[in-house]
Amino acid sequence: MMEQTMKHTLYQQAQQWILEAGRLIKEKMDEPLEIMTKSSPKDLVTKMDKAVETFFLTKIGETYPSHKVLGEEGIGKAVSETKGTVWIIDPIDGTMNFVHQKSNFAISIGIVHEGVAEIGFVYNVMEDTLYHAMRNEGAYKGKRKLPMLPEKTLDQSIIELNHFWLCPNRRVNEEKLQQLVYRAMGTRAYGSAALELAFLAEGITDAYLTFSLQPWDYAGGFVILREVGGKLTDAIGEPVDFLNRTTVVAANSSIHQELIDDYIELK
Ligand code: 2AM
Ligand code: CA
Repeated sequence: MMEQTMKHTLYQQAQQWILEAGRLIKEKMDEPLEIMTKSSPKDLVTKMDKAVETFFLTKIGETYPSHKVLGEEGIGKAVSETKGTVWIIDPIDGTMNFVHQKSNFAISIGIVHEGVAEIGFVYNVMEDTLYHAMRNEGAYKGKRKLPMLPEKTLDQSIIELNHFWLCPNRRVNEEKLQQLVYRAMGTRAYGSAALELAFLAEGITDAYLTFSLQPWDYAGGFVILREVGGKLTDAIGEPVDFLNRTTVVAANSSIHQELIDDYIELK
């Protein structure tokens, strides 16, 4: 377990850096973007993603040389285990939104210590809204403490989905997901996993399903969601490991198991 004073110091420090990184992004927002693609033509990265990741790597390296950094752009050293303290960082989550909308993207940071997710941040840069949490100390949106999530049924739920469930190679039973879409009160797709998890923690949505996420997409949101009683597992209900790509079912606890049992079938 992380020592209390250390945890609070890290929290303050990370908060300061995340706001600074947000200012950096806003300042350079209107400069021409160099857009490149990664795993597919739809998987974008810009020099801003890289610059923000480098910003955190430099700050963390100077201040906490023993800490490890697992970042989306893979600029730092490879991380293969969650021993010690690991910062899991997505410099810009929702890169497509960043490029095409200049809004609806976030900086996400999760800090894992000896395998336990202790600290989480999701910063909605353009809205200037910071979601943040420490384990066992509650979750906040800015200065406002977020209440525990209320009981919900599926019929009353707004479900966040992304397009990855349409990929045939994921071997997801799409008919069942279709049934879920009809059953739910509504669906949404915001295009930033970190923001989707923050909205879920805020209680303005009730579940988020996706069949391909990386640790940096969910680590920050995981801590925030857990503090309001929400649950995030993989698609068969097993814990996520903060190291590997995974399916994700994040939800209000009252519907989490039902989603897995009745609507998610991996073939
Ligand atoms: P990114 O914007 O940092 O790439 C899109 O619905 C969400 O899924 C975003 O948070 C996006 O993160 C994430 N994502 C995960 N894997 C992805 C992939 N292969 N291509 C695009 N987005 C991906
Ligand atoms: Ca991401």
